[in-house]
Amino acid sequence: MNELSFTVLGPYACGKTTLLACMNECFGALMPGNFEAGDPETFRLLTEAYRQLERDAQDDGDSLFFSGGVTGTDTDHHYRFNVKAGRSRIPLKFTDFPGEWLDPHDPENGAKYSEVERIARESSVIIAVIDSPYLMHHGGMYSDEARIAEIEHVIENSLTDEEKLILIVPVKCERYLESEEDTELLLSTVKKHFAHTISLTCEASPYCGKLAAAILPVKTMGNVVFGRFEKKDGRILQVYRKIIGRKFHPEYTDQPLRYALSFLLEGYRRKKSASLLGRLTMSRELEDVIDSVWSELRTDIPGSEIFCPELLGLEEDV
Ligand SMILES: Nc1nc2c(ncn2[C@@H]2O[C@H](COP(=O)(O)OP(=O)(O)OP(=O)(O)O)[C@@H](O)[C@H]2O)c(=O)[nH]1
Ligand SMILES: [Mg+2]
Repeated sequence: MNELSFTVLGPYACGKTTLLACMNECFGALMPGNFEAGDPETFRLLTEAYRQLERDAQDDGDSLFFSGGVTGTDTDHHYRFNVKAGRSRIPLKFTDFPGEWLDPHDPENGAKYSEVERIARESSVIIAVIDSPYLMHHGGMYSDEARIAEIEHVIENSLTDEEKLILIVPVKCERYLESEEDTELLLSTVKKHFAHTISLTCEASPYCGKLAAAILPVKTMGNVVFGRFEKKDGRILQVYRKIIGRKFHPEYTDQPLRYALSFLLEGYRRKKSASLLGRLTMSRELEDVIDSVWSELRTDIPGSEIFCPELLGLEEDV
């Protein structure tokens, strides 16, 4: 059978690789003994990215330029792994690519943009990574930098008859999760920008019942907050500062992975149970893996909201 796949989507330096690196750290805890890297060498890239993030967060300097952090991604990377359940191996794959490929107007990158569209179409879960500070400051003056129009365009073109989950993940948002008021502002701002995608999950949409979405903010560092913008060589840089006395403390980073895996494995289980042979060969172990991924899936993360929760097997009023 085909691999179950998911991809990240977002512009240059928005935090795609960082988010995948944080998610990669969670595999072991999520599925103890049931995770098997297809190619350990590729996963090494993510482990290194995570160590770099940790070092940045522990650095004694009091500010941090984004240009100095994790190295930008040079080409597309496909991370293959298996979920082991009894004697079966369920092949999964997630994809990372350079954010510069997301620009449909760049003639040099035309073929790359088509590749992004192709990857998005074949992925059952798309994780849109949102560079929150661009949306949250100066009345949204720099919001174009978050490339939401491009992300929404790719998402809409990727929709088919198959079920799909869109995870909208605001990152670099430690500052906005400090108070209830700012958390609400983050959520309403992200909802406003993604109004079109969200509307595609509603009853009037042709994708109703096939498309689910969730906004799930994560803290990838926990002790670093956005400070200010700075312009350099025509680029807008973000300057961050450490919170004195606070340690590196990622939070909620397992949640996008739990949502993605629950959705993919549930879909797999449903397809299998549609056939007699599938029902007979479906193992108790698969149910156990799904249960362990599902058990700590949270619907109460600050600044989160779920659209079309039934498709995720959740109650309608979450
Ligand atoms: N404070 C903070 N910094 C972050 C967060 N996410 C990413 N960063 C930083 O943002 C920078 C860019 O992150 P990457 O993960 O390389 O971004 P990318 O989207 O993979 O970039 P490309 O591969 O060039 O498309 C790095 O220096 C990270 O340390 C976050 O949630 N909080
Ligand atoms: Mg990258």
